Amino acid sequence: VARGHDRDRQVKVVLLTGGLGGARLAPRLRDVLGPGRLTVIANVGDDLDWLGLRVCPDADSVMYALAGRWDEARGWGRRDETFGVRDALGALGERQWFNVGDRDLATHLRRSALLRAGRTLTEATTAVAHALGIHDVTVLPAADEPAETRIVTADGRRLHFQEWYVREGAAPRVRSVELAAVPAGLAALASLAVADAVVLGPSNPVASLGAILALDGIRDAVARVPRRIAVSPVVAAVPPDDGVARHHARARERLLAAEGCRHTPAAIARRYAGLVDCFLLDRADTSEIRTLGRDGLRTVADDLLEPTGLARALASELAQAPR
Ligand code: FO1
Repeated sequence: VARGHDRDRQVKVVLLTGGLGGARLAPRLRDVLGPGRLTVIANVGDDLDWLGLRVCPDADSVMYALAGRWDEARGWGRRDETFGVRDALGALGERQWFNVGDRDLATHLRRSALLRAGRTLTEATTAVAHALGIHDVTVLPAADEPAETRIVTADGRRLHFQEWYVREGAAPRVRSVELAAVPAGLAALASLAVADAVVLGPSNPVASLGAILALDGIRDAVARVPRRIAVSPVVAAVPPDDGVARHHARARERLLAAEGCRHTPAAIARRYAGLVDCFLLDRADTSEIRTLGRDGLRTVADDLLEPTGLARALASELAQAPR
């Protein structure tokens, strides 16, 4: 991607993302783009107060992955984790449904101390990223103010996103989703203002991307970026083969249904049509391309289940001039 004639200038790419999709894609995208080119804007709708500490699961997953410390098999938290504090709390009668590991706990203690000392969430996130050794990618929270997503279940309960997703396994049907509309973070908006391309990552279109796009100022900032690409979070032709993928797929299906949207790449592409100029979907789902073309959205098919290939496909799409 190049603005004007300055084709050799370092391109700047912003990735909007949730936890799992971002943790899988961000390190590979960094590798294909090169150092200093990628900014990740992480969803804050999943954030929560847990035992008095601020926990930011999506930013943390991305940072742990960029630092080579993410537990890929579990899909969250740190590798080589222990759960001694959780178990000791349980022995004291404080049984936890949200499992925070001992090393992960250190991140929440540090971030919470910085917030208590008056730092913004953006500043606290930068401090944690640098402490983890991440200097070649900028990781930003989508907002500095709390913007937690609430889920209203079909039986009328209003739950924090994590209560629905983790405590109840995303099992209850969803009546509606309440996304916060607080102002987007200033650093996040500034990164979009100078970006050559923005990627809407393969994350939940409601709870992750929807929550980011609901923040005041973000949608307009995305619309002004010269290249705008969305990646399908759904590979319809290949059923999820592990527990992590199934949990995410069930959450997506439930949340999309609450918004009257089908759980297919084409239905998700239509949600992003008008905002992005290109939709990347899996080769196995090419039967969807015909219907998408009718909506005037350029589509590209690649192997979305292999993150390195996905990062390369994105980089090659980003190398095309804005249209
Ligand atoms: N996900 C779970 O399914 N169970 C957990 O106990 C759990 C704990 C947890 C602790 C810290 C953290 O950063 C993430 C954690 N997650 C857990 C993942 C998280 O709830 C979701 O994966 C994301 O919010 C969805 O993007």
